[in-house]
Amino acid sequence: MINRLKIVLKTALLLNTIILLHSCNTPEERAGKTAAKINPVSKVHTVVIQQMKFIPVELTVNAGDTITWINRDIVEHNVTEDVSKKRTSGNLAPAGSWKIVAVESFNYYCTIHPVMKGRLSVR
Ligand SMILES: [Cu+2]
Repeated sequence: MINRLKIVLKTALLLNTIILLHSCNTPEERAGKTAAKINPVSKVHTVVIQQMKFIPVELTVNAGDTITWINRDIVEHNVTEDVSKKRTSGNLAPAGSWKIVAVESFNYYCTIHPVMKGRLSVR
């Protein structure tokens, strides 16, 4: 009778161990790991507009990253895609900012001060 009880207890313990080992890698955890590989966490980048310059002048980012231009000058500026003007921030007042999600590379400039040029490179 006691031997039978020992066998039942040992079996229960073994089953418990197996269940615990399996719970260390749940389907949710596996799915999370897979999703992280497909969609790496996107980064946030900042281009400061200061003393009539875009800093940095050229910024390289991954597609899906977010870029914010912040006007730290005391005059208005804008960020406008060179030639096509397809993308533009519109005029940014001092302390104003403009945010986009990177899709493709483009050169840009400030239409108020055309000497101000920059480039966003998306890899
Ligand atoms: Cu400007």
